[in-house]
Parts: sequence; C-alpha cells; structure tokens
Amino acid sequence: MGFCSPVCKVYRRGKYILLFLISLSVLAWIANLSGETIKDAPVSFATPQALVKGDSLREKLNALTATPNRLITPAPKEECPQESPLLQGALKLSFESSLKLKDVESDNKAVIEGEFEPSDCTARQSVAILIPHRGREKHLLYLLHHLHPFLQRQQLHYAIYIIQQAGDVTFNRAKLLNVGYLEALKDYSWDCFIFHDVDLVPENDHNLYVCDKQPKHLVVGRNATGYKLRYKGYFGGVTAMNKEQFFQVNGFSNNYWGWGGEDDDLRVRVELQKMKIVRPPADIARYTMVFHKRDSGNEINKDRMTLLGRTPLVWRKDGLNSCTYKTMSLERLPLYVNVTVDIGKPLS
Ligand code: UD2
Ligand code: MN
Repeated sequence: MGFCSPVCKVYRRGKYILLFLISLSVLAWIANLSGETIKDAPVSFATPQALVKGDSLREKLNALTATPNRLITPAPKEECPQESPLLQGALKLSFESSLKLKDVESDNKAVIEGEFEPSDCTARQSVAILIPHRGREKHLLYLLHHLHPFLQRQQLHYAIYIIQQAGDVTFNRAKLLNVGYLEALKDYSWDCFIFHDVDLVPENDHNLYVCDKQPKHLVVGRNATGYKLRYKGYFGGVTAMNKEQFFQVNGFSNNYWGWGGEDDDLRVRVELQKMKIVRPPADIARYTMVFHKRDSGNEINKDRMTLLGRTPLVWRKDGLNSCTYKTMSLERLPLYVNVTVDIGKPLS
C-alpha cells in the first residue's frame, strides 16, 4: 500500500503523456473538420471575398459558387418513367380480419392527409381517387391497405377522397361521385379522376390508374363473375376520366337513387359525346370484390330504365351543373380526405 517503484512511476507518467497526445490529436482533428465545414457550407448569402483571405481558398470558393449548390437549388426532378420500375404484376391480396387502420397508417408513412407524390421523380399524372361510401368500414380498410402501396408503385401523384353520404336516405352513388369531383377540384387541379367502388380491390398493378385520351373502364373482370366482362357496355365498378372528359359529359346524373343504372347512364353520356370507352387487357384488369349483400338503404332502383331512356334529353341539365349538396364536414385524415355530405333525397 502507498509503495510505488521507479518503474511504476515511469509507467504512470507515460500514461499521462499518452493521454495528452491523444487530446492534442483530437483537437487537431476537430480544427481540421470545422475548416472543411466552412469550405462546404452554402455561401450564397455573403460575398465570398469578404469571408476568405487566402487566395487558394478564395479560388475554391469561387468555383463552388459558380456551380449550383445542390443544397440551395435542388436539381429539378425528372419526369417518372413511362413504365414504373416498381410494378410487381399480379399481386397476392390479403383480407385479414385482424387488420387495423393503425397498421395501414404505419405501412404508408409517406402518405400525408391522403396524398402522396414520388420523391425522386415528377409523376406523369395527378390523380384523385373518389370513393362513394356509407357503412362499409371493413371494405374501406381492405381497399386502403391495398390501394395506397399499389398507387405508390405506379409512381403517381394522388389523393384518396372518401365521400360519405350523411343520414339514412336512399344511397346515391352517382351524386356522391359528382360531389367528390367538385370537392377534390377545390384542393388541386387534378388531371384525372378514378370513380371507385369501395369493395373492389385491383389484382394487378399493371392496371394503371391514369387517364387516357378516351374514358377508361378498369374492371374487365372480377372474381364473382369468372373474370368476364358482364355485358358489352358495362361501365361500372372502377372508371377513369380526365377532368375535361368528365366535365364535357356534365358528370353523372344526380337522379339515380338506390341500386343500378347510374353507370349505364354515364356510358350513354360518354357515347353522346362520341367518346369511345377503352379497357386494359383482360388478364390485367382483374379485381377481387369483397363479398357483400345488398345494403339496406340501397334497394334496387325501379325507375332506372325510364331514367336511362331520358338521358339524351336531360344530360345537359342534370349533372355537375345541377349538383346541390351541403358539406357537413371535411376531415383530412392520415390516409384519406373524408367528406361527409347531405345530398338531399329523391323528389318523390
Ligand atoms: C355494381 C357496380 C357499381 C354500381 C352498382 C349499382 C360493379 C363491380 N359495381 O355494384 O359500380 O354501378 O352496381 O349502383 O359492377 N355503397 C356504400 N354503401 C351502401 C351502398 C353502396 O358504400 O350502403 C357504395 C360502395 O362504394 C359500393 C358501391 O356503392 O361498392 C356500389 O354498391 P354495391 O357494391 O352494393 O353494388 P354492386 O356490387 O352490385
Ligand atoms: Mn359491390
């Protein structure tokens, strides 16, 4: 105890010297590092000459300011490729009963208030997805779970709008979609609109959610119908029309209350404008429809054939230009914009 040999003293002193040397080199390293930082820092806010004395440094700085600094003016993004490299083709869909909205939210962190745009390229189209809805929460959850990653892989700038019919008056899918178009355009001048049933999940991401020169019908087949087109003029389920096309046909009719006919009415409007419906190939335009029964409040519309016969006479006055509604609320939720509307009730 207390005893230390000369060897031991030398050893202790050596330790101190070593510590001192290490400290010196750390200090030197820090000084060097801060010098580098100054050299690399953005310099556009001050005259370089005033900051720098040494000639060689000034030259370096001049060279830096001559070339655009990426930190200050980010290089403009290039347009996304014609075909996204992220596409996977036919997808394995899952409908887990344990799925929660929180899970879908954490899987889609890049979606802000229902909207997304690619970070590394400029999307070729800005697309609003409009989904008419009332009381189909589980279907909505499954759709959000599949559709968000699907649309992101397509490198689109998009937003999802859910248009909820308030109250328990007979459902009116078509009028809700007109409301969706009018409300979405208040947010942004979307190029393209996808009118989308809540229960249809696309099976192949080559089925592109973009608009073409002609109105596009995206559901050629679905599981329940053996993946066959239901009939020649079928235009229901999921359709894509650009801003001008939908405006030109005056949107949907507002007068189809209950199930059926409103999709055929839109087809008649499109044909009256001499537009031609296009479809993707049958092996791609495939959907799974989540099984459901007819909802109460959406009983079959017995007037639909009469209404359909009058479409050529009334389309100019019945549509976007006569769509009256009252917005009850508009919430910007993480995964979609939730618009709740009172759309009135049938005349008689
Ligand atoms: C078919 C068409 C659909 C529409 C409908 C007739 C297909 C794949 N779909 O659907 O586009 O033309 O016939 O009106 O051919 N909804 C609710 N809550 C309700 C009622 C309806 O959210 O209480 C919405 C929901 O988005 C649903 C859509 O309206 O997917 C169509 O209703 P449906 O699914 O009951 O009718 P369905 O499958 O016969
Ligand atoms: Mn359905």
